[in-house]
Amino acid sequence: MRTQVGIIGAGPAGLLLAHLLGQAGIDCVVLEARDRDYVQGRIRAGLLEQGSVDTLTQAGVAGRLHREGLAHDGLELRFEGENHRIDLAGLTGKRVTIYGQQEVVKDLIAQRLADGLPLVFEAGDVAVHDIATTRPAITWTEGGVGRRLECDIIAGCDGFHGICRPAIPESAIAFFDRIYPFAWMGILAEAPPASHELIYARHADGFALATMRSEQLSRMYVQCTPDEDVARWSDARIWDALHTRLQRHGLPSQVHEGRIIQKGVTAMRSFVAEPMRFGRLFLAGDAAHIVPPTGAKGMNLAIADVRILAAALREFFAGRGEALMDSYSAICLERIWKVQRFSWWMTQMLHQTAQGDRFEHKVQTAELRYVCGSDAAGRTLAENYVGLPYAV
Ligand code: FAS
Ligand code: PHB
Repeated sequence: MRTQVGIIGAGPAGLLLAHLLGQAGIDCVVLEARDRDYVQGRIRAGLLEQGSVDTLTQAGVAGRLHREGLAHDGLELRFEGENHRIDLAGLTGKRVTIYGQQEVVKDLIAQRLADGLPLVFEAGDVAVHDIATTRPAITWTEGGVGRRLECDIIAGCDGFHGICRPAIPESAIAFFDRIYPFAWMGILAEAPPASHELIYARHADGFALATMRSEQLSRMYVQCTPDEDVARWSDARIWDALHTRLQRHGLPSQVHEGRIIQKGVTAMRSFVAEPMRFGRLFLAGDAAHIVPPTGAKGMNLAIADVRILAAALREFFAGRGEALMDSYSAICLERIWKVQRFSWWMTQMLHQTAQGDRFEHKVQTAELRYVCGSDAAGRTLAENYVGLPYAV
């Protein structure tokens, strides 16, 4: 088979790229290793920057997002039993929207199938070939039958554990990473959210985050150890930790308990691969970078990457040259490192890194007091949180 762009991975990056290219009349094929139910059922990110909502709206795939998404004009920082609101809309004129990543994925898959465009699920043994030439190819097995797709371009949107980044010769790529000495124990519970806005809490027992997926579905996270055993966290233990870490002086707990329908540990790491291109292979999303979820940037960075990649490929296939393709990696990395800094900063300000480190505790509290007491510092957090401007 032959196409213009072979896309590996049907996550937010791969599916949105395919949609944007389809709108420009560029042929592409999406290959996904897992089945549709698995891809649509994966609980991951849940917060969209203003720019991500605008991008999905301009692409015509935000109907349900606007009907069911929860728009937020602020967030709450909680520490020492105090609560401080950061007025995102007041400080930046922008807002964020709660809409589950799996809902974004469902909408993009439904649109692609409605458009009758190629999306292969359960593609086995996916491999890329000749990526340093102008005629790269992808091979895979489908129901045990070998397939080969000739392309002009391959987009590696296959996440952190995919095959595309490792296909780049070690001599041609550099890695930058930070592994954090903690993780998140996350739950999805059939309970009303603790508040109508997100609550980020720094507590002596560790970090906690109260977020949601709807007015009936709460998403909650507590800091735990990286090798935490989920079985050691009973529902009662999780609710206790949430009540404790989200408490406010002299006020009753806002945490509503309910049936926990999903429980899991999310590792915390910062990772960047440079450059994000080798020959005719372009990396986008988690295939090229990982951020700790404290800044809610994972899915938003994937969307930011494919905005630029789609623009570069539109130029290329319209015969307007390779300039934007050649600067794709540099343009993306400029913004990625700023987002990495913000995610690292939020993480180190809100998590306990060393048990009983009193100096760290005092410095973190002072930093939170500064952020909550200074317009300038509050605006810095807000403008990063709602999303930094796009270069393209
Ligand atoms: P994805 O990983 O979403 O998609 C890659 C796709 O490629 C997958 O469907 C995979 O099955 C497929 N694939 C992999 N190897 C393949 C192969 N060899 N052949 C074909 N297909 C292949 N971010 C937040 O902001 N907040 C959160 O709370 C949050 N929680 C997270 C929890 C978890 C457990 C994880 C892993 C990530 C979380 N993230 C969170 C980050 C997340 O949102 C990612 O940034 C986002 O999924 C990135 O999207 P993609 O780059 O499209 O990668
Ligand atoms: C989520 O809703 O899952 C979420 C929100 C904000 C974060 C991380 C996760 O910082």
